[in-house]
Amino acid sequence: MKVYQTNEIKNIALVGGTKSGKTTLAEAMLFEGGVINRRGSVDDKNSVSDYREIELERQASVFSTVLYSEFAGKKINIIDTPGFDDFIGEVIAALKVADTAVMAVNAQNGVEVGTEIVWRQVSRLEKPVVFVLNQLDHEKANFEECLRQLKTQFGDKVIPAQFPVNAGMGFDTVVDVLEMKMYKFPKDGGKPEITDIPAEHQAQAEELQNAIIEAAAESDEALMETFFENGTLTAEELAQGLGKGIATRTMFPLFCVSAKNNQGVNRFMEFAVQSLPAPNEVIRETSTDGKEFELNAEKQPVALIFKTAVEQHLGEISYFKVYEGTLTEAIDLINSKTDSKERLSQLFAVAGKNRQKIEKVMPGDIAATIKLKDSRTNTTLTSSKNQDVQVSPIVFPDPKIRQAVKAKNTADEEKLAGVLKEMNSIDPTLLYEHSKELKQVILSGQGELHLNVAKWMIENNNKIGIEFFSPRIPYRETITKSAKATYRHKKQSGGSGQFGEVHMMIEPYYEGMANQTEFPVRGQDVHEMDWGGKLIFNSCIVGGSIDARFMPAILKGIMEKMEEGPLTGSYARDIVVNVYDGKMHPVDSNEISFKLAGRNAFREAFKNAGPKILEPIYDVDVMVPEDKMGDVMTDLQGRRAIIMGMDSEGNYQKIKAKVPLAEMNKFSTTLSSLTSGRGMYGMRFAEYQQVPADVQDKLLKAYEAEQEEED
Ligand SMILES: Nc1nc2c(ncn2[C@@H]2O[C@H](COP(=O)(O)OP(=O)(O)O)[C@@H](O)[C@H]2O)c(=O)[nH]1
Ligand SMILES: [Mg+2]
Repeated sequence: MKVYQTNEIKNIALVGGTKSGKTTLAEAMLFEGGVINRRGSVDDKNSVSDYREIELERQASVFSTVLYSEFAGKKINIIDTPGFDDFIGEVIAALKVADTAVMAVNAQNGVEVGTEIVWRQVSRLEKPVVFVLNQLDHEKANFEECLRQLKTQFGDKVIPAQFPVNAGMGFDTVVDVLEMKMYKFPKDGGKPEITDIPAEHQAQAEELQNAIIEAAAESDEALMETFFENGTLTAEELAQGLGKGIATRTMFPLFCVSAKNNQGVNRFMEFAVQSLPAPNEVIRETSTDGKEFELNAEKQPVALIFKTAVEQHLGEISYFKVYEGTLTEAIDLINSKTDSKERLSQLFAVAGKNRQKIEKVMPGDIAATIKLKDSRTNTTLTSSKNQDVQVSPIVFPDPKIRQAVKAKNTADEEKLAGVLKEMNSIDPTLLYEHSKELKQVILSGQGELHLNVAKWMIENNNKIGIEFFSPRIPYRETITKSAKATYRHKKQSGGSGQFGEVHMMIEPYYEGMANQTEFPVRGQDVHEMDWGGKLIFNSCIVGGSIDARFMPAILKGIMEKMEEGPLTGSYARDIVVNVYDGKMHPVDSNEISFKLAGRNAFREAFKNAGPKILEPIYDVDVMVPEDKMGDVMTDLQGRRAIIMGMDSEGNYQKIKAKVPLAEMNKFSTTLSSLTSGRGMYGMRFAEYQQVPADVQDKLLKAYEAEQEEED
């Protein structure tokens, strides 16, 4: 393969709803570029892009696939992405390195949930957009309705570059208003017959041509002037304006195809290599310290790994985009996070399973390498240690659902931990944590499907049977008033005995509080608990009733109880302990005795101090289509949500609420069914709050029952 220079490269992400035909379109683009000599299909399970076992089983993309095509002396890097919201992480990573988002829209369905979901990411990342209206051969294909929906949803920047003459069954002809020609495609692809536009379509063609010329002119002041002077633009000026308009997001042109019949794909590629921005014609990527990368081939290499995958018979494969410098085969680089060396022994242009060795990768290009030691998704590879050139990282969304996970066979637990770690480094939206507090391994991700696919992979690829169950809730315990308790630990067994007596007063801690005045505080330890909140340990001992050397033992006893709270065994927080008196025995007092006395006195005092259970509250943002607002509000109220605000965003309402984590169970499934998949949400830990009395009662009873079971 020839070495493609920066201005000969187009990086596109194929995005859009599920089943809009992204994978089929990618297949046709590879075929048209001669990268494959036979078109496979998703239905026949032989497409280049959906080749992994899980995808063949589901007949849908789960991962993104990096592909390329060569066309008219240029290289088009194509990242085919999955359409489900659950795999949005893959879409976000693809958009990070793409210079244009090609949005596939199903001509029979118009704007779908997936279209809207992806649109949000595309807009957030300010990526140029081109629409491809696909499946025009479908009997229910409706160009006018789709265009209406696209304009309503995404604005008047959506501008047709083509319109179909005979959408529906038998579709084979479009009018192209950039060329002002009619294209009639053979039944199954191949060279189109290009003719003048027949009289009956001339008016519509002219109208659309004017619209696109005007839009192109608007991208540039000089062009605008030319346009006003001459009333039109030359082909050259139009091409220039289109390029600029797309790159600056002042227009989103629309193309018409049937990917399945390979009709219109070649013409779309012709347009793509001509008018889509090259990597150096869009907003520049920056380093973490805000410096723009120049895509300069002479500079020291900087490449971002945006995707890591494990391939059968090959092992790990790392996909990267070069932002600076030239990468050559066998180059030695450094992982900018760990400083460890990485040799890129081989460089590949990849098209799914097909790989072609290449010698050089220029700035702006996308390529792959294998067998890196410890560099995974979101790592920058660069050339020298002290270069401050980390590419600003891909920002993945927070997890939306969590499940506790356990190996069916306990002997597999350790292996499972290893597998989960590996999976996370490949898919940063799949998180796992061994929670000491909950005594569970918690797996979290973007949705039920996401976790189920993870389960499938663990069971099929790693041969570990696993089970999901409800995660425990990390409750906290605290007190609401002060209380005193005295505890004497005394034991006489044979020779030496144990004796320790502790008197303590405890009270709720809050920021900025003053010391109590009943017992003068003589010494103070402030402990920030690992799980949040504080323990203030005050010594108020007078006259040596307890030796100073026993105080650490008392504190230790209290800490033990803070770690396993008296109410439900959850962590306790925000308590002031004042030890104000006690007794010692000249022979029998020792550390153990005071630890036990301290622990038990604390437990007693805690029970009398208006103890309360606190629960984690999350900030939840829900996006709901306007007409489903009522249903979702009702559901939220059933989850003890407090509505903090509402905002409208297009046809959507954004609800901001505070919801207890304990009530978020299955919210993703419920929201999806209430809104036919259109609703979306995100959640983030906010604070701890007291649980209502009835909930506390339930939790206390549950804990008691659990304790009895264990006894
Ligand atoms: N009739 C028709 N079907 C299509 C076309 N493109 C894709 N399909 C079918 O739509 C389904 C989904 O296609 P796929 O490429 O997997 O969509 P993706 O989920 O967006 O990748 C498959 O059954 C395809 O054969 C098209 O242009 N016309
Ligand atoms: Mg697909």
